[in-house]
Amino acid sequence: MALGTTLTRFLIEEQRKYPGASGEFTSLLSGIATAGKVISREVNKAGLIDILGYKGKKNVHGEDVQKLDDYANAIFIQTLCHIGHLAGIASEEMEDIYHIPEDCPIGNYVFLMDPLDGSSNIDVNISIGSIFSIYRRESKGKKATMADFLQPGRKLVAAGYLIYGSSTMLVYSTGHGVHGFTLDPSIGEFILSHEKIQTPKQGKIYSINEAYRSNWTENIGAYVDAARKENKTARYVGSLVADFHRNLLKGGIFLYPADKKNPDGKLRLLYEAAPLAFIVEQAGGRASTGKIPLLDVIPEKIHHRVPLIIGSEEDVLMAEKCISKIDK
Ligand code: AHM
Ligand code: MG
Repeated sequence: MALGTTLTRFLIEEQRKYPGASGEFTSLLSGIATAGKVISREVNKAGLIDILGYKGKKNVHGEDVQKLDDYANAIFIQTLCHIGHLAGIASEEMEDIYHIPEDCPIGNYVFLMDPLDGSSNIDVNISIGSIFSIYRRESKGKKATMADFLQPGRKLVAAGYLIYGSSTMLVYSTGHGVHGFTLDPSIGEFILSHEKIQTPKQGKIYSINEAYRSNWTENIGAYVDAARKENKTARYVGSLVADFHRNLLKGGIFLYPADKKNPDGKLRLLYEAAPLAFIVEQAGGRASTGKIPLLDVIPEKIHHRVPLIIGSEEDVLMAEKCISKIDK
């Protein structure tokens, strides 16, 4: 692809490769990119919190100001629901499904998101992100149904994330490889910077919150000990998008397992684990619950939690082997 390819040009050229493509993804992804730029701008101002007033407090004008994660949620909804390709939205920030208002056209897809993942890191200038995914809806009526959302990751048609770090990036896949774009703030455009990302088959990094060791089951401890014996190095930001993105590019494994305190793990299947599992598989990596492939888990409810082991293929295979040997 030509040097300096913008996201818009890339999307148009991808669309041309698939005759019969309706252009729906092109407009959805353009909308996601626009929402990402707005959120990125607000995240960059987070250091001014005490001056401008954020976090549900009043601003200098005495007006109520939204928390940044509620703000990100609202921006995605506002940007995407008018496009006409969605029948509903589910979000980590919303208890229930959001139905597209009646004055907007209804489409064939449902959109799921964690609008601001790792938001506890905002105040300390650490990378955070937005995670999104898209399923084709199964129902035919005017409104999306719960069944449209409760689909296994295997049925995803697109997924991706935005990372608000030292640069803002958009990384996505529609099932034809994984592509990364970096925001050039001087022109306000995402520029293709990482075409056809392939994650290394094996990495040096393992990422897990080791403070929870006393809660782990024996098998997780056994894996981490084995990883340390292989001279792997520990890296844990505590912001999933940041940990995942680093490991995707450098190679490595991220684990947020079930433990004695959280028997279902912490991370959400539909908003966090399945979209990243889709991306990692497209990049040649692997994702698992420790027992079954992550993409095969059937969600029971929209806020379903799941243990997550994700990253370089060899590393995840080794973790699965340790877990199946001593399954407690
Ligand atoms: P959140 O959705 O409330 O932001 O929680 C998800 C975050 C992930 O970004 C991160 O991987 C994980 O929680 C860190 O959890 P812990 O602090 O328990 O290690
Ligand atoms: Mg989250």
